Amino acid sequence: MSSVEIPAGLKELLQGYTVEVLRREPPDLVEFAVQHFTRILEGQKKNRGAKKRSTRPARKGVTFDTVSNKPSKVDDDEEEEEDTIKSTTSKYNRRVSVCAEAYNPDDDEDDDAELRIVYPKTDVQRRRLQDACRDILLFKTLEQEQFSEVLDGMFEVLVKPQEHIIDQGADGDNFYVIEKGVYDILVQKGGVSVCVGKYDNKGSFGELALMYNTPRAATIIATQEGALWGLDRATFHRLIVRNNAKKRRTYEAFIECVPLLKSLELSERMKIVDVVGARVFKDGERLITQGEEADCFYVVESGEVKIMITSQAKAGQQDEVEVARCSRGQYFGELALVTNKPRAASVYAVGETKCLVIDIQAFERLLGPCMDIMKRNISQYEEQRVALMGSSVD
Ligand code: 1OR
Ligand code: 1OR
Repeated sequence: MSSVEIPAGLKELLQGYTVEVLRREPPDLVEFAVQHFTRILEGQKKNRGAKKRSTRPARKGVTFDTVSNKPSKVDDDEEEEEDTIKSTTSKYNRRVSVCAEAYNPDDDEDDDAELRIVYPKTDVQRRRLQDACRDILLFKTLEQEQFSEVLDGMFEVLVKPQEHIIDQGADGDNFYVIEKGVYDILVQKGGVSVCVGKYDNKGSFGELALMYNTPRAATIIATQEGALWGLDRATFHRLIVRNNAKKRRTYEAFIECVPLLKSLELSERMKIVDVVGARVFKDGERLITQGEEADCFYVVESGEVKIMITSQAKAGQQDEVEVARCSRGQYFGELALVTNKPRAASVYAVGETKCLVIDIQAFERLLGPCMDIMKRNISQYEEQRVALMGSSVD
């Protein structure tokens, strides 16, 4: 126990600032200090608001702790008092450095000693976070340990109606996963802000500016009270962008031979790889349910799927007819996204099947150039429908 009287929290605050300076290498330390402490103040205000509305523990301060390279297990009893910034050193401890943002994602991970931010969470919070992250495509290709680090690095953000989470043109600070709430997506077109879509209680946004070091491509506004989980830029880089380098190597050859994507430039195909998730389905598992709302698009990587249609007259009786199959390199799930209608068929895995999955926003953003091919195929569905089933199918 030290007898020197240091105001509570001072050390942690200064250490937190130092960590951020080392990570981000700002050109102006004073200006950066203003931004940094303003962020903390705003976070505290938000969390105070959050405390009023819930019993969840809010973030208070930061502490420094040196731990091994293993993701630290957070002790729920202590965690509620303080956020922890854990300085994590590499297995081999070769050099003491912090992970700057401009790293090469191809670098050997073990060569870098890295700072790791851990926001302690209660069991309940972690469960809510895990639920929110379960279907996030960007996390689908992470190893378990990386995923766990992502969860550690996420912090809760409570938002109010009309709050701008992101403004188009701004610098990127965080990536966000939605726990709840509806968020409008607005894009400037000819000087006018146009609503081009929305997130409805699921999904994620804010990855583009962090992945490509570009200004924010859209404005995101909460339309109601909501809850988000944020992941700061540096942690996003360390875990997601680095994983993307691996993903590109893994999927480059496959994506090259997907006929639908042939008309895209290589860089456009790689942007698709950056945001796809890989999902494995068991034999007989249903990937798509006829009549449901659509939020993603699929390309078969291995295995096979069968497309089944239930006639409207017999709906509810599980009377499905197989109308097509898709195997490696073929796509499905585009129809509902293109026509803005419910899913036209159900889709089941035949044997273990692996698919690449793209969310609706990325589909609209990246697959525009392939739209003609998709529309041509869609017009064939109608012809097939008449040939296969007459007029009894909706
Ligand atoms: P960001 O870091 O650029 C804004 O910050 C976020 O909005 C962006 O990452 C995406 O996560 C998300 N075009 C660009 N960004 C979009 C879009 C989008 N939709 C969501 N975001 N389009 C709308 C597609 C429905 C294309 C508009 C022309
Ligand atoms: P979706 O988003 O509607 C189901 O979700 C997917 O099944 C659909 O997109 C297509 O990608 C795929 N009719 C409707 N959907 C079909 C069909 C199809 N084939 C594949 N899908 N027909 C079969 C044509 C050979 C017409 C059947 C009567």
